[in-house]
Amino acid sequence: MSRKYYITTPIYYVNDKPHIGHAYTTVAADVLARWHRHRGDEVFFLTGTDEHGAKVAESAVEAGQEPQEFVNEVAKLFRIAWKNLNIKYDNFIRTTSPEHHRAVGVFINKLKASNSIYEDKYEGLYCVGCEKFITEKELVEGKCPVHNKKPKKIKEKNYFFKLTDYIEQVKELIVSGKMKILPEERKKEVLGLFEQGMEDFSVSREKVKWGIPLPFDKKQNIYVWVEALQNYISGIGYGEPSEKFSKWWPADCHIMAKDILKFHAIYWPALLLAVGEPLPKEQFIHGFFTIDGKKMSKSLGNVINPNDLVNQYGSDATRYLLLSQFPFGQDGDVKKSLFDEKYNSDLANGLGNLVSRTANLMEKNDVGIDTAQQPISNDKVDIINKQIEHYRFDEALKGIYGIISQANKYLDEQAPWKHTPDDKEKTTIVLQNVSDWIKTIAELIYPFMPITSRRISQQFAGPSVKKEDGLFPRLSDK
Ligand code: ME8
Repeated sequence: MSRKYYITTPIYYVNDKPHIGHAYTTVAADVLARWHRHRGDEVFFLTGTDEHGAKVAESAVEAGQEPQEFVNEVAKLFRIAWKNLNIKYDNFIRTTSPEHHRAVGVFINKLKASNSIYEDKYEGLYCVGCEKFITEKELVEGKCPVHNKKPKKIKEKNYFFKLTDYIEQVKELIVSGKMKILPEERKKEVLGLFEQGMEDFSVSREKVKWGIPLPFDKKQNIYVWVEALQNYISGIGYGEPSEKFSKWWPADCHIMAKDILKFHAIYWPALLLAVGEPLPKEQFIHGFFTIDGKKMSKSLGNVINPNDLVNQYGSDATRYLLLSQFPFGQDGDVKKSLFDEKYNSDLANGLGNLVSRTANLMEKNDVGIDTAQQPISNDKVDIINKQIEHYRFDEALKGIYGIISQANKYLDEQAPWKHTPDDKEKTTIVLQNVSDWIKTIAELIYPFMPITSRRISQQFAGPSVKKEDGLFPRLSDK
């Protein structure tokens, strides 16, 4: 049965250009969006950029640019990276856009009207890198453990959100599974956070000048996280006089990594409860990865630019390589050397070789596709589809690779290249069997490798099959 499916990625900070971490989440969301579209669901896929706040403003100063000019440039880099990776989003929301501004105004006024905002003083620590208030307890040797920097001491008037009024309700919704936090370990992690106790949080900042002013006190700007979370509704028309918002909200899935779990699993639902909007149905928190065993950082110089991967391997292969390295829900290590190895073994020697030698043999022996035959459907295909639907991308890709290997093995065993003209009937059967597998593989890889999928489907469509350029040239041949 077809249904609506609304999926989001985090909106990424534009303090710097996109890296492989952003690409990882965005490719995963694109795979899900494509998978749902392909099975007939009506899909809305939202991504975008988080452009306000102290961190972005500081980066603009470092770049010697006005903030708006700076964010325009960096936001463009994200769009380019997503184009290179063949990401098919339905909207790219920017928090400096008028539609976001308008929606945030409506939301904040509703929050105020719900009596869940009050004025107070904040005196404490703030980590600009995390864009969050941080407690003494969280520091390691006086520094933020994520950014290894001393937080700023701040003392200012803030408006606060009465998180404590909603906390029991949020907890109950998570415990009961009405709002799913996946995988299970992350749900446990969130429930653990409730145990540590939770305080009201600021919704505005007095001293941060790069942001959206609070409608009822223009001397304050809305706290960047509170404003950023609202992209999930501003990106689908919240506060506009149209049906669009009610059509798509609530989100079917928010995807992110564990670094921003608390904001999404606790703060965001609480804010939505306060204004009376339904909560996202599901949030999937994938792992955080290191590069060759080290944290990815500018100072270590190990940050991988997704455009470099696309230049090296092409967009489809990059998508495959990103999602096949380690299980999606777990922390992992990205090994640079594995990219070349897996490209050659799985794609060049695996899929590419299967397709090219089959097409060659079909052309040479004048064997075409039996168009009356339906693509193979069996348990393996069903299992792979279930795995994709449930975020088990690496398992799905392993399963697909299993089919590729099986087809290659069958071809080796049957060795139709050794057949004589008298074996024509046998040759036809063997090649049509393999081409059935190839068509099934083309279907299955579609969400991961859409270009390759279409090329194969077109090549293996009609009564005559022609050989074409190789799909994945071996790296040494490039
Ligand atoms: O947090 N491994 O933006 P951000 C896996 N603007 N994923 C990674 C990663 C890694 N090493 N590094 C980054 C923000 N990511 C806020 C979000 S949403 C309302 C506001 C991915 O640019 C992962 O999805 O720091 C992570 O959650 C996100 O980038 C953080 O992006």
